[in-house]
Amino acid sequence: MESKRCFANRFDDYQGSLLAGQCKEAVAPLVTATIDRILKELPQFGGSGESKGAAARESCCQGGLYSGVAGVAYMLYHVSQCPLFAPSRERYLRLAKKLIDACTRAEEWGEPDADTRAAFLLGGAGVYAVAALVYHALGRPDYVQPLGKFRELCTICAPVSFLECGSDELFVGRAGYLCAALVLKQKLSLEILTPAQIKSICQAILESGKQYATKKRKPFPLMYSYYGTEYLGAAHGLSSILQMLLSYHEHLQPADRELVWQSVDFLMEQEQNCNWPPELGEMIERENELVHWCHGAPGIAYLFAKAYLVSKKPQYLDTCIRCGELTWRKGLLKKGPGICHGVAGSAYVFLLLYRLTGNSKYIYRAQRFAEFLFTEEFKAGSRVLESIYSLYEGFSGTVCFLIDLLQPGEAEFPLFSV
Ligand code: GSH
Repeated sequence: MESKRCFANRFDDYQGSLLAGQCKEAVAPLVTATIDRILKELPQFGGSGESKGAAARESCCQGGLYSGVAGVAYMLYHVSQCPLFAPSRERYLRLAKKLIDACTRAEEWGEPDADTRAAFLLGGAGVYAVAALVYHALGRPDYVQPLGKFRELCTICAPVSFLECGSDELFVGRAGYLCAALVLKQKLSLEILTPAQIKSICQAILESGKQYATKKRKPFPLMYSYYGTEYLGAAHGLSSILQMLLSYHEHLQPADRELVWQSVDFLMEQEQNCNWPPELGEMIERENELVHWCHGAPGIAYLFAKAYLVSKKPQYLDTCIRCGELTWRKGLLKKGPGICHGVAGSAYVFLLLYRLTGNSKYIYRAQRFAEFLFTEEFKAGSRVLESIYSLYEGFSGTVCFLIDLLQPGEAEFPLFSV
Protein backbone atom coordinates (compact mmCIF):
# COMPACT_ATOMS: atom_id res chain seq x y z
CA MET A 1 0.00 0.00 0.00
CA GLU A 2 1.32 3.47 -0.95
CA SER A 3 1.67 5.91 1.96
CA LYS A 4 3.16 9.34 2.50
CA ARG A 5 6.43 7.66 3.43
CA CYS A 6 6.73 4.75 1.01
CA PHE A 7 5.82 3.66 -2.50
CA ALA A 8 3.58 0.62 -2.85
CA ASN A 9 5.64 -2.52 -3.39
CA ARG A 10 3.97 -4.03 -6.46
CA PHE A 11 6.72 -6.54 -7.17
CA ASP A 12 5.87 -10.23 -7.10
CA ASP A 13 7.74 -12.01 -4.35
CA TYR A 14 10.41 -14.62 -5.09
CA GLN A 15 9.22 -17.48 -7.29
CA GLY A 16 12.45 -19.47 -7.31
CA SER A 17 14.63 -17.49 -9.71
CA LEU A 18 16.76 -14.38 -9.45
CA LEU A 19 16.54 -11.44 -11.87
CA ALA A 20 18.70 -12.11 -14.88
CA GLY A 21 19.48 -8.51 -15.78
CA GLN A 22 21.47 -7.55 -12.70
CA CYS A 23 24.80 -9.12 -13.56
CA LYS A 24 28.11 -7.30 -13.55
CA GLU A 25 27.65 -6.16 -17.16
CA ALA A 26 24.43 -4.35 -16.25
CA VAL A 27 25.39 -2.97 -12.85
CA ALA A 28 28.98 -1.86 -13.50
CA PRO A 29 28.02 1.02 -15.86
CA LEU A 30 25.42 2.21 -13.32
CA VAL A 31 28.06 2.20 -10.59
CA THR A 32 30.57 4.06 -12.74
CA ALA A 33 28.02 6.64 -13.88
CA THR A 34 26.84 7.23 -10.30
CA ILE A 35 30.42 7.67 -9.09
CA ASP A 36 31.05 10.19 -11.89
CA ARG A 37 27.91 12.07 -10.90
CA ILE A 38 29.06 12.17 -7.25
CA LEU A 39 32.58 13.35 -8.15
CA LYS A 40 31.20 16.15 -10.34
CA GLU A 41 29.47 17.52 -7.22
CA LEU A 42 32.70 17.84 -5.26
CA PRO A 43 34.69 21.10 -5.27
CA GLN A 44 37.88 19.03 -4.98
CA PHE A 45 37.23 17.75 -8.50
CA GLY A 46 35.89 20.90 -10.14
CA GLY A 47 32.32 20.41 -8.95
CA SER A 48 29.68 22.98 -8.11
CA GLY A 49 31.55 24.37 -5.10
CA GLU A 50 34.86 24.87 -6.94
CA SER A 51 34.24 28.52 -7.83
CA LYS A 52 33.84 29.25 -4.11
CA GLY A 53 37.42 27.99 -3.58
CA ALA A 54 39.03 26.87 -0.34
CA ALA A 55 36.01 27.63 1.85
CA ALA A 56 33.82 25.27 -0.18
CA ARG A 57 36.48 22.58 -0.12
CA GLU A 58 36.76 22.91 3.65
CA SER A 59 33.02 22.85 4.26
CA CYS A 60 32.85 19.61 2.28
CA CYS A 61 34.77 17.99 5.13
CA GLN A 62 32.11 18.94 7.65
CA GLY A 63 29.60 16.28 8.57
CA GLY A 64 32.24 13.54 8.79
CA LEU A 65 31.45 10.16 7.24
CA TYR A 66 27.73 10.84 7.37
CA SER A 67 27.49 13.80 5.03
CA GLY A 68 31.04 15.01 4.36
CA VAL A 69 33.48 13.93 1.64
CA ALA A 70 35.04 11.41 4.07
CA GLY A 71 31.99 9.26 3.28
CA VAL A 72 32.74 9.56 -0.44
CA ALA A 73 36.32 8.42 0.29
CA TYR A 74 34.92 5.35 2.05
CA MET A 75 32.64 4.58 -0.89
CA LEU A 76 35.58 4.82 -3.33
CA TYR A 77 37.61 2.55 -1.04
CA HIS A 78 34.74 0.05 -0.96
CA VAL A 79 34.45 0.00 -4.75
CA SER A 80 38.23 -0.39 -5.06
CA GLN A 81 38.08 -3.56 -2.94
CA CYS A 82 35.62 -5.27 -5.29
CA PRO A 83 37.51 -7.58 -7.69
CA LEU A 84 35.10 -6.67 -10.50
CA PHE A 85 36.43 -3.12 -10.40
CA ALA A 86 40.11 -4.10 -10.29
CA PRO A 87 41.00 -2.06 -13.42
CA SER A 88 39.83 1.16 -11.69
CA ARG A 89 41.25 0.27 -8.28
CA GLU A 90 44.26 2.61 -8.31
CA ARG A 91 42.27 5.55 -9.67
CA TYR A 92 39.52 5.22 -7.08
CA LEU A 93 42.03 4.86 -4.25
CA ARG A 94 43.96 7.95 -5.39
CA LEU A 95 40.72 9.95 -5.47
CA ALA A 96 39.81 8.58 -2.03
CA LYS A 97 43.20 9.66 -0.68
CA LYS A 98 42.77 13.18 -1.97
CA LEU A 99 39.41 13.48 -0.21
CA ILE A 100 40.40 11.88 3.07
CA ASP A 101 43.65 13.87 3.24
CA ALA A 102 41.57 17.06 3.06
CA CYS A 103 39.47 15.76 5.95
CA THR A 104 42.42 14.78 8.16
CA ARG A 105 43.95 18.23 7.49
CA ALA A 106 40.65 19.82 8.52
CA GLU A 107 40.67 17.71 11.72
CA GLU A 108 44.15 18.87 12.58
CA TRP A 109 44.15 22.48 11.45
CA GLY A 110 40.50 23.40 11.62
CA GLU A 111 38.57 24.73 14.61
CA PRO A 112 38.88 21.99 17.24
CA ASP A 113 35.41 20.80 18.15
CA ALA A 114 35.61 18.97 21.47
CA ASP A 115 32.29 17.24 20.84
CA THR A 116 33.18 15.56 17.58
CA ARG A 117 36.89 14.74 17.94
CA ALA A 118 36.18 11.13 18.98
CA ALA A 119 33.00 10.83 16.88
CA PHE A 120 32.69 7.97 14.39
CA LEU A 121 30.02 9.07 11.90
CA LEU A 122 30.20 12.81 12.55
CA GLY A 123 33.84 13.50 13.32
CA GLY A 124 37.50 12.65 13.81
CA ALA A 125 37.47 8.95 14.70
CA GLY A 126 35.66 8.09 11.46
CA VAL A 127 37.99 10.25 9.38
CA TYR A 128 41.13 8.63 10.83
CA ALA A 129 39.66 5.14 10.45
CA VAL A 130 38.90 5.67 6.75
CA ALA A 131 42.31 7.32 6.19
CA ALA A 132 43.94 4.17 7.61
CA LEU A 133 41.87 1.94 5.29
CA VAL A 134 42.68 3.99 2.20
CA TYR A 135 46.41 4.26 2.98
CA HIS A 136 46.59 0.54 3.74
CA ALA A 137 44.84 -0.33 0.46
CA LEU A 138 47.37 1.84 -1.37
CA GLY A 139 50.17 -0.18 0.25
CA ARG A 140 51.50 2.84 2.16
CA PRO A 141 53.36 1.95 5.37
CA ASP A 142 52.28 5.30 6.87
CA TYR A 143 48.75 3.94 7.34
CA VAL A 144 49.86 3.50 10.95
CA GLN A 145 49.79 7.30 11.43
CA PRO A 146 46.00 7.74 11.21
CA LEU A 147 45.68 4.55 13.26
CA GLY A 148 47.79 6.17 15.97
CA LYS A 149 45.57 9.28 15.88
CA PHE A 150 42.52 7.02 16.12
CA ARG A 151 43.97 5.23 19.15
CA GLU A 152 44.76 8.53 20.92
CA LEU A 153 41.04 9.41 20.86
CA CYS A 154 40.33 6.52 23.23
CA THR A 155 41.16 8.62 26.30
CA ILE A 156 38.68 11.34 25.22
CA CYS A 157 35.70 9.00 25.41
CA ALA A 158 36.75 7.22 28.61
CA PRO A 159 34.95 9.47 31.19
CA VAL A 160 31.39 8.20 31.79
CA SER A 161 29.77 11.50 30.75
CA PHE A 162 32.27 12.85 28.24
CA LEU A 163 29.55 14.50 26.12
CA GLU A 164 26.63 16.52 27.40
CA CYS A 165 24.31 15.35 24.63
CA GLY A 166 24.82 11.67 25.51
CA SER A 167 28.11 9.77 25.47
CA ASP A 168 27.17 6.33 24.21
CA GLU A 169 25.38 6.32 20.85
CA LEU A 170 26.71 5.53 17.39
CA PHE A 171 27.24 8.89 15.68
CA VAL A 172 29.33 10.76 18.26
CA GLY A 173 29.53 8.47 21.27
CA ARG A 174 31.36 5.39 22.49
CA ALA A 175 29.32 2.84 20.49
CA GLY A 176 30.60 4.60 17.37
CA TYR A 177 34.20 4.49 18.54
CA LEU A 178 33.90 0.75 19.22
CA CYS A 179 32.20 0.27 15.86
CA ALA A 180 35.08 2.00 14.06
CA ALA A 181 37.58 -0.23 15.88
CA LEU A 182 35.57 -3.26 14.79
CA VAL A 183 35.59 -2.16 11.14
CA LEU A 184 39.37 -1.59 11.30
CA LYS A 185 39.96 -4.96 12.92
CA GLN A 186 37.89 -6.72 10.30
CA LYS A 187 39.37 -4.96 7.29
CA LEU A 188 43.00 -4.71 8.40
CA SER A 189 43.12 -7.95 10.45
CA LEU A 190 44.62 -5.86 13.22
CA GLU A 191 43.62 -5.42 16.85
CA ILE A 192 43.57 -1.61 17.05
CA LEU A 193 42.72 -1.21 20.72
CA THR A 194 44.28 -3.16 23.59
CA PRO A 195 42.00 -5.44 25.63
CA ALA A 196 42.34 -2.93 28.51
CA GLN A 197 41.16 -0.07 26.26
CA ILE A 198 38.19 -2.09 24.98
CA LYS A 199 37.29 -3.12 28.51
CA SER A 200 37.41 0.45 29.81
CA ILE A 201 35.14 1.76 27.01
CA CYS A 202 32.65 -1.08 27.51
CA GLN A 203 32.71 -0.44 31.27
CA ALA A 204 31.95 3.25 30.71
CA ILE A 205 29.00 2.34 28.43
CA LEU A 206 27.67 -0.11 31.01
CA GLU A 207 28.13 2.34 33.89
CA SER A 208 26.45 5.13 31.94
CA GLY A 209 23.49 2.88 31.04
CA LYS A 210 23.09 1.62 34.60
CA GLN A 211 23.24 5.16 36.01
CA TYR A 212 20.66 6.44 33.53
CA ALA A 213 18.27 3.51 34.04
CA THR A 214 18.49 3.89 37.82
CA LYS A 215 18.13 7.68 37.81
CA LYS A 216 15.09 7.55 35.51
CA ARG A 217 13.66 4.53 37.35
CA LYS A 218 13.50 2.42 34.20
CA PRO A 219 12.25 -1.12 34.78
CA PHE A 220 15.22 -2.58 32.88
CA PRO A 221 18.97 -2.59 33.37
CA LEU A 222 20.52 -0.37 30.68
CA MET A 223 19.12 2.75 29.03
CA TYR A 224 20.55 5.82 27.33
CA SER A 225 19.44 9.13 25.89
CA TYR A 226 20.71 11.46 23.19
CA TYR A 227 19.80 15.14 23.44
CA GLY A 228 17.22 14.10 26.04
CA THR A 229 15.47 11.50 23.88
CA GLU A 230 15.48 7.78 24.69
CA TYR A 231 16.02 6.50 21.16
CA LEU A 232 15.72 2.79 20.39
CA GLY A 233 16.99 2.58 16.81
CA ALA A 234 20.36 2.16 15.14
CA ALA A 235 21.16 5.84 14.57
CA HIS A 236 21.28 7.17 18.14
CA GLY A 237 19.59 4.52 20.18
CA LEU A 238 19.77 1.51 22.41
CA SER A 239 19.98 -1.07 19.63
CA SER A 240 23.37 -0.12 18.20
CA ILE A 241 24.81 0.44 21.68
CA LEU A 242 23.78 -3.11 22.65
CA GLN A 243 25.02 -4.39 19.29
CA MET A 244 28.49 -3.06 20.08
CA LEU A 245 28.46 -4.52 23.60
CA LEU A 246 27.57 -7.91 22.07
CA SER A 247 30.35 -7.48 19.52
CA TYR A 248 32.83 -7.23 22.41
CA HIS A 249 31.00 -9.62 24.75
CA GLU A 250 34.12 -11.60 25.56
CA HIS A 251 35.52 -8.47 27.26
CA LEU A 252 32.56 -8.19 29.67
CA GLN A 253 32.16 -9.65 33.15
CA PRO A 254 29.54 -12.45 33.26
CA ALA A 255 27.17 -10.27 35.35
CA ASP A 256 27.42 -7.40 32.85
CA ARG A 257 26.96 -9.78 29.93
CA GLU A 258 23.73 -10.86 31.61
CA LEU A 259 22.57 -7.22 31.81
CA VAL A 260 23.24 -6.84 28.09
CA TRP A 261 21.16 -9.94 27.24
CA GLN A 262 18.34 -8.75 29.51
CA SER A 263 18.39 -5.42 27.67
CA VAL A 264 18.35 -7.17 24.27
CA ASP A 265 15.30 -9.14 25.38
CA PHE A 266 13.69 -6.03 26.77
CA LEU A 267 14.15 -4.30 23.43
CA MET A 268 12.72 -7.33 21.65
CA GLU A 269 9.58 -6.97 23.79
CA GLN A 270 9.08 -3.39 22.55
CA GLU A 271 8.19 -4.68 19.05
CA GLN A 272 4.92 -3.40 17.58
CA ASN A 273 3.90 -5.41 14.48
CA CYS A 274 7.45 -6.09 13.23
CA ASN A 275 8.64 -2.57 14.05
CA TRP A 276 9.91 -0.37 16.87
CA PRO A 277 9.03 3.25 17.59
CA PRO A 278 11.88 5.79 17.43
CA GLU A 279 11.55 6.50 21.16
CA LEU A 280 10.97 4.26 24.14
CA GLY A 281 7.30 4.05 25.12
CA GLU A 282 5.87 5.64 21.93
CA MET A 283 2.98 4.03 20.09
CA ILE A 284 3.55 3.65 16.35
CA GLU A 285 0.94 5.43 14.22
CA ARG A 286 0.52 3.26 11.12
CA GLU A 287 0.22 6.13 8.64
CA ASN A 288 3.34 7.84 9.94
CA GLU A 289 5.44 4.79 10.72
CA LEU A 290 9.23 5.08 10.32
CA VAL A 291 10.70 2.07 8.56
CA HIS A 292 14.26 3.39 8.30
CA TRP A 293 17.75 2.15 9.13
CA CYS A 294 18.03 5.13 11.48
CA HIS A 295 14.70 4.59 13.25
CA GLY A 296 12.91 1.27 13.16
CA ALA A 297 13.21 -2.35 12.10
CA PRO A 298 15.69 -1.96 9.20
CA GLY A 299 18.37 -0.78 11.66
CA ILE A 300 17.37 -2.75 14.75
CA ALA A 301 17.61 -5.94 12.66
CA TYR A 302 21.42 -5.75 12.97
CA LEU A 303 21.26 -6.07 16.76
CA PHE A 304 19.13 -9.20 16.51
CA ALA A 305 21.41 -10.60 13.82
CA LYS A 306 24.35 -10.16 16.18
CA ALA A 307 22.35 -11.65 19.06
CA TYR A 308 21.56 -14.67 16.89
CA LEU A 309 25.15 -15.13 15.74
CA VAL A 310 26.45 -14.98 19.31
CA SER A 311 23.73 -17.05 21.06
CA LYS A 312 22.38 -19.17 18.15
CA LYS A 313 18.91 -18.73 19.71
CA PRO A 314 16.25 -18.96 16.99
CA GLN A 315 14.02 -16.23 18.45
CA TYR A 316 16.61 -13.61 17.45
CA LEU A 317 16.72 -14.87 13.86
CA ASP A 318 12.90 -14.94 13.79
CA THR A 319 12.82 -11.31 14.90
CA CYS A 320 15.30 -10.42 12.18
CA ILE A 321 13.15 -12.21 9.59
CA ARG A 322 10.10 -10.20 10.72
CA CYS A 323 12.15 -7.00 10.29
CA GLY A 324 12.79 -8.15 6.72
CA GLU A 325 9.11 -8.83 6.02
CA LEU A 326 8.11 -5.33 7.14
CA THR A 327 10.95 -3.84 5.10
CA TRP A 328 9.79 -5.72 1.98
CA ARG A 329 6.30 -4.24 2.41
CA LYS A 330 7.21 -0.70 3.48
CA GLY A 331 10.85 -0.16 2.56
CA LEU A 332 10.51 1.51 -0.86
CA LEU A 333 11.01 4.83 0.85
CA LYS A 334 10.21 8.21 -0.65
CA LYS A 335 13.09 9.91 1.15
CA GLY A 336 15.61 8.90 -1.47
CA PRO A 337 18.18 6.29 -2.48
CA GLY A 338 20.35 6.47 0.65
CA ILE A 339 21.18 4.04 3.42
CA CYS A 340 19.99 6.07 6.45
CA HIS A 341 16.34 6.57 5.50
CA GLY A 342 16.25 5.47 1.88
CA VAL A 343 15.75 2.49 -0.42
CA ALA A 344 19.34 1.19 -0.29
CA GLY A 345 19.19 1.16 3.53
CA SER A 346 16.08 -1.00 3.31
CA ALA A 347 17.64 -3.35 0.79
CA TYR A 348 20.66 -3.94 3.01
CA VAL A 349 18.33 -5.81 5.42
CA PHE A 350 17.73 -8.39 2.68
CA LEU A 351 21.48 -8.79 2.14
CA LEU A 352 21.86 -9.28 5.90
CA LEU A 353 19.13 -11.94 5.87
CA TYR A 354 20.75 -13.65 2.90
CA ARG A 355 23.98 -13.92 4.88
CA LEU A 356 22.12 -15.29 7.91
CA THR A 357 19.90 -17.81 6.10
CA GLY A 358 21.46 -18.50 2.68
CA ASN A 359 17.95 -18.09 1.23
CA SER A 360 18.09 -16.65 -2.32
CA LYS A 361 14.70 -15.04 -1.77
CA TYR A 362 16.56 -12.25 -0.04
CA ILE A 363 18.92 -11.63 -2.96
CA TYR A 364 15.86 -11.44 -5.19
CA ARG A 365 14.23 -8.87 -2.88
CA ALA A 366 17.41 -6.78 -2.82
CA GLN A 367 17.52 -6.98 -6.64
CA ARG A 368 13.96 -5.69 -6.85
CA PHE A 369 14.79 -2.74 -4.61
CA ALA A 370 17.85 -2.00 -6.75
CA GLU A 371 15.66 -2.11 -9.86
CA PHE A 372 13.19 0.30 -8.26
CA LEU A 373 15.95 2.87 -7.69
CA PHE A 374 16.21 3.36 -11.45
CA THR A 375 12.48 3.60 -12.25
CA GLU A 376 10.66 6.75 -13.31
CA GLU A 377 8.22 6.19 -10.44
CA PHE A 378 11.06 6.52 -7.92
CA LYS A 379 12.75 9.44 -9.68
CA ALA A 380 9.53 11.40 -9.97
CA GLY A 381 8.07 10.52 -6.58
CA SER A 382 11.00 10.72 -4.19
CA ARG A 383 12.21 13.77 -2.30
CA VAL A 384 14.89 16.03 -3.80
CA LEU A 385 18.20 15.22 -2.14
CA GLU A 386 19.99 17.73 0.07
CA SER A 387 23.29 16.09 -0.75
CA ILE A 388 23.90 13.92 -3.78
CA TYR A 389 27.21 12.66 -2.46
CA SER A 390 26.46 11.90 1.21
CA LEU A 391 27.30 8.33 2.23
CA TYR A 392 24.15 8.07 4.34
CA GLU A 393 21.56 10.27 2.62
CA GLY A 394 22.84 10.49 -0.94
CA PHE A 395 24.23 8.20 -3.63
CA SER A 396 27.53 7.13 -2.06
CA GLY A 397 25.73 4.62 0.13
CA THR A 398 23.67 3.52 -2.88
CA VAL A 399 26.91 2.75 -4.76
CA CYS A 400 28.09 0.62 -1.79
CA PHE A 401 24.79 -1.27 -1.95
CA LEU A 402 25.06 -1.92 -5.71
CA ILE A 403 28.61 -3.23 -5.21
CA ASP A 404 27.42 -5.49 -2.38
CA LEU A 405 24.55 -6.79 -4.48
CA LEU A 406 27.17 -8.05 -6.95
CA GLN A 407 28.89 -10.00 -4.14
CA PRO A 408 26.06 -10.76 -1.68
CA GLY A 409 28.11 -13.34 0.22
CA GLU A 410 30.29 -10.49 1.47
CA ALA A 411 27.68 -7.77 1.76
CA GLU A 412 27.67 -5.55 4.82
CA PHE A 413 25.89 -2.33 5.68
CA PRO A 414 28.65 0.31 5.29
CA LEU A 415 30.77 0.67 8.41
CA PHE A 416 28.34 -1.39 10.50
CA SER A 417 29.71 -4.90 10.56
CA VAL A 418 27.77 -7.62 12.36
N1 GSH B 1 17.76 15.87 5.96
C1 GSH B 1 17.45 14.52 5.65
C2 GSH B 1 17.79 14.20 4.20
O1 GSH B 1 18.14 15.11 3.45
O2 GSH B 1 17.77 13.03 3.80
C3 GSH B 1 16.03 14.16 6.00
C4 GSH B 1 15.86 14.06 7.48
C5 GSH B 1 15.43 12.66 7.94
O3 GSH B 1 14.75 11.94 7.23
N2 GSH B 1 15.84 12.26 9.13
C6 GSH B 1 15.55 10.94 9.64
C7 GSH B 1 14.16 10.79 10.18
O4 GSH B 1 13.74 9.69 10.44
C8 GSH B 1 16.50 10.66 10.79
S1 GSH B 1 18.19 10.59 10.29
N3 GSH B 1 13.45 11.89 10.41
C9 GSH B 1 12.17 11.86 11.08
C10 GSH B 1 10.97 11.70 10.21
O5 GSH B 1 11.09 11.39 9.01
O6 GSH B 1 9.86 11.83 10.73
